[in-house]
Amino acid sequence: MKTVHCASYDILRRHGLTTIFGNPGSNELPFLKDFPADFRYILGLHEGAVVGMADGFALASGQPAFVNLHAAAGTGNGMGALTNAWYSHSPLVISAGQQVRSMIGVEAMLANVEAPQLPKPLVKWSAEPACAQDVPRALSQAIHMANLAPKAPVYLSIPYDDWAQPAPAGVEHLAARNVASAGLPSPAQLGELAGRLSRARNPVLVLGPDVDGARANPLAVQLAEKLRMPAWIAPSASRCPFPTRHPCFRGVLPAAIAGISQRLAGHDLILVVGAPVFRYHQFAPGDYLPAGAELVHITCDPGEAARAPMGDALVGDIFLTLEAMVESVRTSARPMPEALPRPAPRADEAGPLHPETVFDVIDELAPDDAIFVKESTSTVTAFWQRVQMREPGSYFFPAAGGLGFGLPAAVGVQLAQPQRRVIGIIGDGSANYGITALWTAAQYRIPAVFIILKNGTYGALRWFAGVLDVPDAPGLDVPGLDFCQLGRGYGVRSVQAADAASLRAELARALAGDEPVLIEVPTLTIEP
Ligand code: TPP
Repeated sequence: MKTVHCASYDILRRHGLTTIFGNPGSNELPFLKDFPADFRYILGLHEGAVVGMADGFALASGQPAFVNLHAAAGTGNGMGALTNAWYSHSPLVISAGQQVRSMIGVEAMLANVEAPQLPKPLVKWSAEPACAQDVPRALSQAIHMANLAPKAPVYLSIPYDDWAQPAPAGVEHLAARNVASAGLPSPAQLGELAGRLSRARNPVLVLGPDVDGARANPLAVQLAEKLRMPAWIAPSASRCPFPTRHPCFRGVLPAAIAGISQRLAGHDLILVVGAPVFRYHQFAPGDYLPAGAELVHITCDPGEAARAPMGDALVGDIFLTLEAMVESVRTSARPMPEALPRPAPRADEAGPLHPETVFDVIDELAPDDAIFVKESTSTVTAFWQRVQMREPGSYFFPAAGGLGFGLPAAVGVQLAQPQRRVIGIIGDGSANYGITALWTAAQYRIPAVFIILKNGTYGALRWFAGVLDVPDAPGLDVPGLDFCQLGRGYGVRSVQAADAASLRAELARALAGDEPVLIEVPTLTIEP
């Protein structure tokens, strides 16, 4: 007779979840017993890095990723990273080992008391099966829940004495199931939307991360070209849904109510696709919409649709809806928008480099299909202006701003996309939250390139301190960090590049190789 252990591995295998990101403890060992040869275990040294790696893997592959954490302590360590996974619609199937069933009540060591409550509200579904025989079914439910629109993390706590129990009769049906969303709006809804777009005098497109998640970038390009629409990236961008040197590309909208209305002034129809309306950050009150503008929102997430403060929304499949729109609208007679001018190079003196220079060197050397994992908070605007991104899946940034994403996600993305090169661009503040991912990159020889921008400070917070009028805040500088020593300590080849020529040489050498490399670059602080 099959065990719960065997039936559960069958289900994971059937869904292609053969990579397990984890950090084990005693509660998890029975799950890892007789580890099947067709599975691989990717060990992270801290659960923040484990969840960050899995997040990168899920985002870059478009598939669920399986995580195994240690009880409550491991779950707690991973929760900062879960904030990003939640807001990026990342389908993480997170399992955590629980004490044996008879020892949970007495709160023996490693009992995860009220386990399903612990990761809320950062998971779509959370459970501990009521008996061992329900574990395979609950695992199947977890995988489908994570992968159905809107994709999201889920959590399953599993007592460790369950694995050796016999699986229930009929368990084989679970691995055979297909569960899919069918989310095309009705012909009437599509007709109305196409009519509004065709009637608009001066429409504008605002694109969010779920366009990239749906691999609908080429459809967004076709729609923008047909309607001669400028295309903005929705604020707090965590992915790149539109090629950044296309004539229609306009850049990333500011994350403020007033700033968005100013940038979109003059448009009569704002079509937002695959983003919340909107993901604001700094509080700058004002009109939600420019005068005379209507807003229409296409989203895969009912929560996003319902909580928006303005506009009409249509909840459906982003790829299919955009495809239908491209077919429905006629090519406009308006002139095509003009491409943005390329920013001029910065003149560098001796000493720390302008981040803009670093980005120009990256733009010069990165392969056309390079993937950038970005976590340097003060340099976002400069990066989008200077680094060309062409292909879907080219950019990942922490979707909730939860630092500790960059280094681990770069490792996970590189694992998911071995044929593309991943360049992590990480601030010297951010790097510390996920630094142990370097060890995983070294041990599994995952050839991501990590460029650490060392400006000695929390640059974005220095800017925010000005916005919030807190000129004297303590705790904003991070001097005395040597990332080359840290990198070597974790087993990664690490070099410093103190000027543009050595950065060019080191980046070229790293991209020509097949091992992880860390490049520390002393940089100046700029306004975000
Ligand atoms: N802790 C977490 C987990 N997430 C956060 N976003 C913060 C703290 C607050 N925070 C936002 S930006 C920032 C901090 C600490 C500074 C990041 O500094 P760095 O990576 O050096 O980038 P820079 O702003 O200098 O480009």
